Amino acid sequence: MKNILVTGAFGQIGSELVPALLKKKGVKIVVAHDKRQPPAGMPGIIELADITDGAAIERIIKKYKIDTVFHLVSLLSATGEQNPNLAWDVNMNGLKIILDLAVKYKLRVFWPSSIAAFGPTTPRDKTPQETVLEPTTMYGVTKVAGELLCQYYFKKYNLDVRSVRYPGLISWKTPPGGGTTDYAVAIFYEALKTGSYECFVKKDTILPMMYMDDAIRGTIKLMDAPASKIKIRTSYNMAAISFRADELVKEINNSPFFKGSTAKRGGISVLKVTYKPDHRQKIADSWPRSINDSQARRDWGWKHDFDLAKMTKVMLKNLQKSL
Ligand code: AKB
Repeated sequence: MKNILVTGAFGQIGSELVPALLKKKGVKIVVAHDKRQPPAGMPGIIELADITDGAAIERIIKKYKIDTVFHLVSLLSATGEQNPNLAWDVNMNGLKIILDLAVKYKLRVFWPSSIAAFGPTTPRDKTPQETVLEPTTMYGVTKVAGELLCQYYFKKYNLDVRSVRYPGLISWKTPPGGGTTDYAVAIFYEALKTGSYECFVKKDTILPMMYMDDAIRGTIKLMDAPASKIKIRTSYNMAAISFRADELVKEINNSPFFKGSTAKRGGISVLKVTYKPDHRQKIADSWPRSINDSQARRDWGWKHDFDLAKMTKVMLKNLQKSL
């Protein structure tokens, strides 16, 4: 893992994964993007490329002698429902292009799947690694198809492609965009900015979540693991915390990092949340409440570090500074 290509690098995961990868000795990163302006201070060599343009991606792979790809470009669940054709094109054709180039140039690949691969017929509590995969969103359909495609390329071409099913990711550096789990991030911004938030899922909604530092550490650990340890070539269940929406509100309100900074927010001392479920509730209801990730823990030593309290503290502390 020396010359790395990261697609979708300006997104929520990429903007934290790129600096983390650059801490590894001798690593050179090329970041591929289309029309978006890079965030201020984005490290790495920046190249212009549309992920559905195979020739442009191939030119970058050759130019920088890429050996590993973190293929992160994706439309998420809520945006995918607004434009299912685009979601299929970007998520599936983009992945197929990367996998074909990976075979041709003998690259290693990381590709993220998601809890969106599950659906209403999946057991919702402690969802097993191997289970029913009947998602109801186009995003979820592309995740299931993508998982099978990755496994196919591993079996047919011996391609070293690895994947995890991310839960909702919570971070403060770059906001997420277009996901169903985004309320668990937006609530922190609104707590600090206005002291009130209209939540688009019901208060008793429980979804699997993870603090971004855990997700980044886990992703790099998976890619660093010897190939002999990787037993799953579709995608590994990977879990950290599960909480109700109103439990998060309680945690924020009880946090000394929220209460202690009242003066800075013009006297706002309590976060008030109203619940107005919209179309995203149906998506949330089709996903698991908690995930059994024992196989990832056993095979390559996955372990989360952030619980609800620790994650809330770090989110409030850092957002306070950055806002
Ligand atoms: C979404 O909500 O669409 C994503 C995901 C769980 O993959 N955060």
